[in-house]
Amino acid sequence: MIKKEMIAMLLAGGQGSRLGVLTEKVAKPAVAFGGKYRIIDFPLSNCINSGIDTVGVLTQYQPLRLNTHIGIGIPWDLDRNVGGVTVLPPYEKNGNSDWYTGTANAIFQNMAYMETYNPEYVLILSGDHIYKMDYEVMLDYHKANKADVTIACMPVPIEEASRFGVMITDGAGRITEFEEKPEHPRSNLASMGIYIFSWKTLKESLMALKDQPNCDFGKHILPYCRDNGKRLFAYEFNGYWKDVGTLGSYWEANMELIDIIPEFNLYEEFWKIYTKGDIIRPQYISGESVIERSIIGEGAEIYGEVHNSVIGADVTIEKGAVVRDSIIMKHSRIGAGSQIDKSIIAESVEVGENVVTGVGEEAPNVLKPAVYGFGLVTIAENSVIPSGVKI
Ligand code: ADQ
Ligand code: ADP
Repeated sequence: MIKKEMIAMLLAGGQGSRLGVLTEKVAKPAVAFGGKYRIIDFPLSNCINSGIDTVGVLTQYQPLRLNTHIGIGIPWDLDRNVGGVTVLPPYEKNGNSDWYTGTANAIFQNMAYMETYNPEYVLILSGDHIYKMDYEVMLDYHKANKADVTIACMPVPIEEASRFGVMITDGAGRITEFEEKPEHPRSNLASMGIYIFSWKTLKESLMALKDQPNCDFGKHILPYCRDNGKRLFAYEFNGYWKDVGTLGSYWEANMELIDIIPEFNLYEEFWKIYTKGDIIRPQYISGESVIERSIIGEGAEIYGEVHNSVIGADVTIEKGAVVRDSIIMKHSRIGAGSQIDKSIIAESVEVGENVVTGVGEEAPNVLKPAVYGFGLVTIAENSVIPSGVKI
């Protein structure tokens, strides 16, 4: 098989339980985002934009929609004879049908896949982050430092640091300490869960810890590398990056797309985000509709009002309905006279007439935890909300 300098392994098997009803039937990386995309489009597009043409996607929990979406990788130009995208569920290996019990265990179980390409470097990615990153620049940094492991990182507010792996570095970027989700973090430099491993180091540490139950990168592999004198470096990223693992951060990241000057711009030409395109008709905006500061997907039909919202493809907003500060995913319908406020409505939901959801306050799109922590209404896909209901 052809040798590849760097291949990517994209972890897409987590349950995503913090996204509640949104991930009841869909893996988190397959959740819709930004009126057109699914979360996994971001790391996959980053791969191809960074010149990585071999990506293994490790799936496990509710993989159906993810599989359908990825297909053979055509939208990302990953339909290759050699390399390309390969979906790697746990049950496909001969005589071994173990579930992936942790992130590193999932990678360990796919040793044979990685061996095929005999890479110099392996890039480990999460399937639930919204960002644009040139992994090639990170690889240059890894090489320049003669590193064994490079961890992409970002400073975060110290009060949030305990949600992340955090690290302490010396003046030259070498990591001297790493702690996974410490209760009392001593640093605010957070791991983004994006790693470049020199293949030799990855193989050695996975083999050394192969009997570790629930083997995880943050909890086991990185501490092992640190304790065994490996060269761990922190690669500081200064672009936009968001872990959309909670309903609040998911809502917030969508709302940030419609800021006047978005910090995260989907409309840039030089770093395109690719997605599977369905052939659908154009959108229709009727004479009586009002639309303000919103993303409206293809094939949407708008007869009512839409303010500060992200509306997916093929959504219908009936006459007199008012949608504010909300995310409505594809194929849903909002009945006449309904008021939808600060809500996340998943795919193919039928909302009847004169339904009221959300806190009903006309708050602007301010990102206060106190508001989205309590005020978000989330409706699972395929739900039917009868007319007149208040949620
Ligand atoms: P977490 O965000 O808690 O921490 P984790 O639950 O380990 O991330 O999941 C990482 C990725 O792996 C996700 O995309 C998830 O879907 C996938 N995944 C989880 N379990 C899996 C399994 N058994 N099989 C296949 N895929 C699986 C990590 C790091 C922290 C870092 C944050 C940044 O551990 O150090 O700060 O990411 O978000
Ligand atoms: P969240 O933290 O929101 O639940 P993650 O994607 O981080 O979302 O995954 C949560 C945990 O679920 C991970 O620690 C992972 O090991 C575990 N997990 C992954 N796949 C499964 C599965 N098929 N069944 C149960 N738990 C799983």
